[in-house]
Amino acid sequence: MSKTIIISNRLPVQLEIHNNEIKTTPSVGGLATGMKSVHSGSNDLWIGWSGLTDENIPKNLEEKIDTTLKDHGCAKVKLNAEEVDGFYFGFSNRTIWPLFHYFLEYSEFELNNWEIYKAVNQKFADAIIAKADDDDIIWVHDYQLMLVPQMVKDKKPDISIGFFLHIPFPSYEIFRTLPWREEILRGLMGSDLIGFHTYDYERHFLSSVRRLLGLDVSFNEVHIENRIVKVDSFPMGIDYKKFSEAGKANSLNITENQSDFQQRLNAHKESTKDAKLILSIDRLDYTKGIAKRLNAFEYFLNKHPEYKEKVRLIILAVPSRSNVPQYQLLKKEVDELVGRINGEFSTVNWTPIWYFYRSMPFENLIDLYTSCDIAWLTPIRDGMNLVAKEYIATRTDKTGVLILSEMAGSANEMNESLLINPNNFEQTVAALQQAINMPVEEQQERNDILQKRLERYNVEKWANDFINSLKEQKENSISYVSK
Ligand code: ADQ
Repeated sequence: MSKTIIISNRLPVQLEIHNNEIKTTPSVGGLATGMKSVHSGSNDLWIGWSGLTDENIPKNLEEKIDTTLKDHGCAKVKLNAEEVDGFYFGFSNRTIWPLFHYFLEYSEFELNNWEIYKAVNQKFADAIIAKADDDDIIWVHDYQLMLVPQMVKDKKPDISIGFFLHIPFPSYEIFRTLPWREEILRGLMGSDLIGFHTYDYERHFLSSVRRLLGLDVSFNEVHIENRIVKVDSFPMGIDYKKFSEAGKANSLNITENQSDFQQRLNAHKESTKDAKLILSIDRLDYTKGIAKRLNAFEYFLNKHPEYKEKVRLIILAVPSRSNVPQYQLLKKEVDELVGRINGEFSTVNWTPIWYFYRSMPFENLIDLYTSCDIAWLTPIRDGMNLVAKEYIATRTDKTGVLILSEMAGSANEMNESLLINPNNFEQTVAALQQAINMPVEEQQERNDILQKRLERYNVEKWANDFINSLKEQKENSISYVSK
């Protein structure tokens, strides 16, 4: 029986070791949820790194870890600290991540990290090759594993391989600055289907393939040797039901059942009846535009002092990649900006910004989504941005205003939100005013359309569309070869 093998840098379960005991917790991210429908068969498999380096795995637990992972339908790729450093923190997050998000000046081109990236990609490919049969379906995820498709194709030419990129694919002018640009493209071209969040990323990729590899591109198909590689866009959705049900449960919650956090939020809303709560949630990443948002907020308060004590900005920044220097600098910048703005504008009754630098349990995330009148999500560049979709899904009474950056992939499907260019402070200020003063009926009209769309194109549909397209592509490719 054929099986589906999913490959991503991290597994859908997190491993922790305490006092020689293994603890697993399911990952809550969109990818893990979305794959549930794909990763459900008894012999389906998910291959990835466990999150623990070889140095952190006690020898006597090795076997037990493998059995634990097997029970979750997973198998691990072993990585040592040096590999994680060069492959993950190095090439993936200091070369590809900034470059693909148009932060060319942050991109480091280190030969040593590239060599480690290649070697680690080969480890992932070998793990697949060892477990895969020719009639299996392989689905490779994201920018950490772009060489894997061709590495697998070399050894298993008949196997079906799909690749999905979760971040933007940059324009040719940016991509061509990468010293290893042809190798990356050739790695990806080992796939039968390559998926992106948006049509623009797809177009940028095809342009690079044509100009750098000189391959024949017709519409969204690339002809390579005796194969056709299909390139298409699949905008990723969310687990709509989970978020809308959580939103519903939250709004029905009687006071005794509410978390401390929710009670504080409610108390705040009670005491400041006509004040608006504005929410900003992201990983603390320079691509998310948090510092720019803070500067824009300061600009807004200076330009419109009448909103003092009438708005509060809640910033939730989730710690991320904190051993990469750019992220440490950003943390310092955000800390300083929050301190400066609060110092400048606070009154005895009012602090303009509440700042949380931590990850939050799912319940508190929902508390924030349901309590805040406005979500202000304005990345400088973002592959998709699922937070925008989650916010809308939890708004059971259809109130709430989303201010979203045009630079987020999700903007393509969320035209009913207030779309802005985060570099344009005048436009940002106007959007804040519009959001604060938007009549409830208008909020509900906009959100009704958004919710229906998000419910239809949920994450399960995204995963199924991709797998079905991959199967179809394989069949077309076979008939093309036999012609
Ligand atoms: P991310 O850059 O991580 O993902 P995003 O799409 O917004 O960005 O997803 C973040 C996820 O983390 C959301 O599901 C959210 O619920 C969760 N989260 C946020 N804050 C949290 C907190 N404080 N505590 C716990 N969980 C929190 C990358 C790309 C995106 C793309 C996704 C999926 O950068 O552009 O949308 O992959 O393809």
